Amino acid sequence: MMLKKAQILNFTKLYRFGQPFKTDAVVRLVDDGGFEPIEAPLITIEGMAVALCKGGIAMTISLSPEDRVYGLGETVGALNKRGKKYRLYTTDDPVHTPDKENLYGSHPFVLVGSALTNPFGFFIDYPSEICLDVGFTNHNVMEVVIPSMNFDIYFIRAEGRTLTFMEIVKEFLLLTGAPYCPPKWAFGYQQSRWSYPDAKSIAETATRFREEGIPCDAIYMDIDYMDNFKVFTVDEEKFPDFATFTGKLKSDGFRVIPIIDPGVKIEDGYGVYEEGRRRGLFCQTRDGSFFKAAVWPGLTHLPDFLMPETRRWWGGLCKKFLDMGVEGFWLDMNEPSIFYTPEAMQEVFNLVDEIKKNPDIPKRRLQDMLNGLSNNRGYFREFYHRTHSGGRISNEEIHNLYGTLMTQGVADGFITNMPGQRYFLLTRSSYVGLHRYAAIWTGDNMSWWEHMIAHIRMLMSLNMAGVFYTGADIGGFGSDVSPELQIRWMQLGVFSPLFRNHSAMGTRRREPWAFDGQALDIMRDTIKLRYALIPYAYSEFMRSVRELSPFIRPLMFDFDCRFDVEDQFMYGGSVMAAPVILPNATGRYVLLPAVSWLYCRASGHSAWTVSVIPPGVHYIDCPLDSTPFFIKENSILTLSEPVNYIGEREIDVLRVAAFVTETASFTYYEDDGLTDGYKKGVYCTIQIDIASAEGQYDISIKAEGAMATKITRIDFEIYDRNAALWRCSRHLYN
Ligand code: MIG
Repeated sequence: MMLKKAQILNFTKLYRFGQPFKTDAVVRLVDDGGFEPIEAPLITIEGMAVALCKGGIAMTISLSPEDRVYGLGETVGALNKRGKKYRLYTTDDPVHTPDKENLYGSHPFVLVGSALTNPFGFFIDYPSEICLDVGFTNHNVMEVVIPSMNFDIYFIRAEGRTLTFMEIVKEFLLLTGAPYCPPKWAFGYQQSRWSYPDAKSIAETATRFREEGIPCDAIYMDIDYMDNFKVFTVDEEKFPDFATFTGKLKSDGFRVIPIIDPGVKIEDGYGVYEEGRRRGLFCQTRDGSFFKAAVWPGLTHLPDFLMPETRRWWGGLCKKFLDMGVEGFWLDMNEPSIFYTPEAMQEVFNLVDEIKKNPDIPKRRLQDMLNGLSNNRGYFREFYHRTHSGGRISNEEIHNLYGTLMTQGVADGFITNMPGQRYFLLTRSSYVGLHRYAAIWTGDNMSWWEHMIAHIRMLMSLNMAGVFYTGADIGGFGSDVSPELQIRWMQLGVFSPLFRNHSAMGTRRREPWAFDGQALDIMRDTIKLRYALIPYAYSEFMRSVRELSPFIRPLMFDFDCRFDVEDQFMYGGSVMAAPVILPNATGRYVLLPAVSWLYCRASGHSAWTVSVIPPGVHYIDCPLDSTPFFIKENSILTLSEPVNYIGEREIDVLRVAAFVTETASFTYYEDDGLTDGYKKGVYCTIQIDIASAEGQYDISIKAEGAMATKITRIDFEIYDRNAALWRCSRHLYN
C-alpha cells in the first residue's frame, strides 16, 4: 500500500493512498514536496483501523455511546447518521423511502463527536462508490469501505484542544472553498411545474401572481419547452419569440429558468448532435463508438464532461439563452440518469419472444427485468471518459463527478459570458467542490408529511457540506398534495434558502390559487412573510459565506446541548425555525435551549402574536394560518415591507424586531445583489446595537462600507423579558 501524509492548514492532515484521481474538490493543494512518506505497515490512522478489503480499503472507527455522526450532505435518513447504511454513488432514484442508501449527490464529509468527546471530521476525496455502515451492524462501530487503493482522506482534528462542529465545518470550507452566492432575487419565491406547456401559460401564471398580490421572482421551464427534448432548442410553436417573452417577464419582475438535461438526441440535422459527434465530445464504449443511452429524447449520446473542451462547448451553447435574457439554469438528469440502453432493451425483447414461445416462463422474470432497466449499475461500466493524458477511464471510476463536471461547464459559461455578474445555477447531481459555483435542490421528493422532516435534515446536512443555498420541492414533487400539507410546507419554505414550489406532471396543481380561498390567503401571507424577512436572511446568508459558517444548522452546533433535535434549526444567528410537520396539528413540541426565546406566531408579515418562553420543552400553539419561529434572547431581526419581487423598489425603511433583556447586536448587510462586487468589498453594513437600560433602551446604529446604505429610517420593535413592546424610530443621515 502506497501511503503518504501532509499537514494542511492548522487542523487538517491529508493521507494520500496511491495515486488519486484529481477531483477539483479541494482548493488547498499540496505539492509533492509537501508530503512525508509513511514507511511502517499501516494498521491505524488517526485512531481508525485500516485494513485491505474488496480490492480496496476498509476503515473502522469505534463510536462512544454519546458520539453523534453528522454530515454526508444529501442522504435519506436521520440528521444523526448513526444506525443506517449509506452508499455514496450518485443515482436518479425518485422514491426516497427510508431504506434507500443513495441519492443524487455524493458528499463524503463526516463529523463525529459530542460534547464529551473531542469532535473530529474527515473528508474522503474519492469520486466513486463509498459505503458507510454507521453503527448499523454494530451500534458502536462505523465502517467505511472504499473499493480502491487510490484516494485522499483529509482528517480534521486539533491537537491539545477541542474543535467545535462549527470549526470543523469551517476547516472543511477552508479546504474546499467558499460557498456560492446566487443573485439576491434567488431569495424570493419561485414557481415551477413539470411543465408549463407554452409561453402563454407561463405569462398567464406570472400575471396571476401580480393580480393576486403574491410575490414571486422566478418561473421555471421544464423539459416540454424543447423541440422534442433536444437540449438547447426551443419549440418555436410553443415559444414563438423567446427573447421578447423573457424581456416582458423580466420587466414584470420574473426571471425565467429553463431546464438543461445532458443527453443529446441522436438525430441527423440536429446541430448540437452533429457538432458533438464531429468533434468527438461524447462518451465512448470500449470499442470507441459513441455510447447510446435512452432518456427523454429517446436515444442520446452523453457528453464527455471530463474533457475541458466539452465543458467549454457546453458553456458556449448556453450563450444563446443568455443572449435571449435567461439568467439562470436548472440542470437535471446528470447522475447521469439512464432509462435503458439499446442492448438492455434488446434483452427484454428477447425475453418477450421466449415467453411467446414458452408460456411456462414465469412472468415475474419480465417484471424483474423491466424493473432493473433504469439506471442499471452495469451501464456505468460500459462507457468511458477521456483523460487529459490521452488515456481513458470508465464512468464507474469517476461516476460521482458527472453532474459536477456538467455544472462546471455551465458555470464557466456564465462567468465567460456575463463577467462580474452573479448567476443562478441549480443542479441535481453534485460532488464536493460544486458548492463553490452552484446550488442543488434535493430531487424528486413526494407530497408526504414524512418528507418535510427529510427536507429539514437535508438543509442542515447540506449546509455542513458547504451547500448553503439549497432546498426541496415545496409541497413535494410526486403525488398529490392536500392544502394543509402545502401550507405547512410553505411555512417551512419561508426558512428554506431555495423556496421553490415544483411538482410532477399529472399531480394536483400547486400554484397558490389552485386551492380554496382560505388556503390562498394563508399562502399569500406566508410568502409575504418570507419577503419581509429577506433583509435578515440575506444579511445572515452573506455573513455565513464570508465567515464560512453554516447558514442553517442544528441546535447542537450553537448550544451546548445534548439533545438531538431534528425538526428545529437555526436560520442565521437570531432565528430558530420550528415548523409544524404533522397533519391535523394545531401546535407542536419544541425544545428551547439555553436561553429564553420570543415565540413569534406570524400570520403574515406583520400580524404576529408573541410570547416569551423560558428554556425547556414546551408545547406551543400554532394554528394552520400561522408560521412559527423564535427569536433568540438578546438578538435582532431586520425586516422590510414585502415587495412583489426583489428590486421592485428600493428598501429604505428597515424594521427591527428584537428581543432584548441585556444587550444585542446585529449587522445588517446590503449590496447590489447582482454582481460579484461583494467579493471586492463593495457592500455596506449597518451595525445595530441595543442595550436594555432600566425599562429603556440605548440604541446605536452605525453605517459603514464602500457603498452608501439606502436605508434612511429604522423602526424598532423591542420586546423585553415580559414580551412588553417598546417602539421608536431612528433616522439615518447619509
Ligand atoms: O425523469 O424534467 O427531478 O424536477 O420535473 C424526470 C422532468 C425528469 C426529474 C426532476 C424533476 C423534473 C423532471 N425530471
